[in-house]
Amino acid sequence: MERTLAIIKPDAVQAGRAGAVLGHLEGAGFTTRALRMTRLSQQQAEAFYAVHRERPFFSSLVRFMTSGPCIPVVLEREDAVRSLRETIGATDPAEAADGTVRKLYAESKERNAIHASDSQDNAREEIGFFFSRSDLLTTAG
Ligand code: FUP
Repeated sequence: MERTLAIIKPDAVQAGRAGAVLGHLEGAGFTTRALRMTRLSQQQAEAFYAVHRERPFFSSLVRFMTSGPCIPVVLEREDAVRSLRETIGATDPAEAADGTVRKLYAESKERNAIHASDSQDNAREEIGFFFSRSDLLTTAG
């Protein structure tokens, strides 16, 4: 079974929607394999989004991602990476399809409620960024 990483972002946590977002994901057929709440340091946020370092929105994105706690979650499902991208919708909620997490819960293109890995390679790397091997030894489900 394939795994991917979601992060319920600080806007959704702050708004008290973390449970609703996770419920939406479980309703879409994902199984929660690991989960924690953490507040990213500036160094961690810069490292996580290093691919965007040269983009004009980078410093604002880092400020937002460090503004409060977020909830990284390892999710499992068949075709998990592609399915989660579909379930969360387009980066900008104004462009996200009806019924997607971002359409339902995101405030803006930057404060967009949730992150999802965009490839299987990135999923492996991003899961490793937040979780150790022993965190993933669950047998539930
Ligand atoms: P996504 O894969 O949908 O999360 O989007 P990207 O990887 O393109 O962007 C990563 C994050 O950068 C987004 F979730 C929000 C932020 N971003 C902006 O704030 N402004 C932009 O114009 C593009 C992305």
